[in-house]
Amino acid sequence: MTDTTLRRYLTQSVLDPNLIFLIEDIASSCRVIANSVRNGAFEGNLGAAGATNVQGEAQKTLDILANDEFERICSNSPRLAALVSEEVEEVTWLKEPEAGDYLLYFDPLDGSSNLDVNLSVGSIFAVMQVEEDGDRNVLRNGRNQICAGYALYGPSTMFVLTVGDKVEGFTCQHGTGDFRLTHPDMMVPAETSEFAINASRYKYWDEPVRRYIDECIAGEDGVRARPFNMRWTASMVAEIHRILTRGGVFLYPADSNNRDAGGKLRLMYEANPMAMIIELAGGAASTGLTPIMDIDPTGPHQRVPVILGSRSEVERLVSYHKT
Ligand code: AHM
Ligand code: MG
Repeated sequence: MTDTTLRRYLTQSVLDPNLIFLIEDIASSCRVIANSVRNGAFEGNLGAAGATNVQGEAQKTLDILANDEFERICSNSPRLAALVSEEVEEVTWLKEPEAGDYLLYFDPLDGSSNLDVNLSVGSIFAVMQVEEDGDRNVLRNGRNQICAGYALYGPSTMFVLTVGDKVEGFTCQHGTGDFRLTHPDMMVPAETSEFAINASRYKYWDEPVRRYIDECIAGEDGVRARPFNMRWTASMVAEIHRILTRGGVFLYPADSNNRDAGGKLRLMYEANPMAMIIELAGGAASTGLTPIMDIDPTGPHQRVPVILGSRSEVERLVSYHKT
């Protein structure tokens, strides 16, 4: 454990003070959400949206509560112009956009099917900037992200952040609530023998993904030099955190039975932020055909196939998509 708190880390940086305010507000939102998740059973927040309590009042789910906390806390940031949330269909404009203002993209509570069974969930976020006064375009590709990160609500709460160089992991100290730098300069191990995919969807995958997974399962009996292990937590944040810690590859690929067949995960607030983190940590992120951050978005809630993690495995998958 080091003494570097998130606040000290940010104030020692050369970042714009308004971006520091925003990152601190995001971290505060995550602290509040961590408490709501932990106390969900006491506060009656584990139910599904649309349920009513015994007084006939509409119950809020943690998805909605988490979104409300992000909105409430981050709206204080003086240069935040707009919010793009998984939970809100339209873009929420907070002010008339001026050049240099910030745009916040977030999934307030990712993996929320895990809530009722008390497994890990998380929040994901990214920040971009307004280019010109009055410009309301929020659909920029992921190379425009200036900051990205996630909070993992697991056995401990972690806040993993990049402001465009290193990927730094902070752990929330129980008691003080401080985020402290415990995992500096996180890097994805280059080689791995672990993959993460929802294997029940095998029949809906494209041939290159089936081939890759078949080969992993065959291990040293096929073309791979070693046996492979599989994990699936149904929480992207937990999967990415595991990959940053001990390597691996995560796939939510193109899926012929999932909405527009583009996969399940959303580009702007799930795939792009994780792609930035994984690339800066030495890994790679692709749809199989295109680097995720090169995709020019068509809508705030667009879905894309996602393949990310250890570079050598992602490159192998990309090569299978070319044959
Ligand atoms: P959500 O944003 O509705 O929570 O969905 C995203 C989650 C990811 O965290 C996870 O990788 C995936 O959905 C799990 O999907 P599946 O239900 O197919 O296991
Ligand atoms: Mg999500």
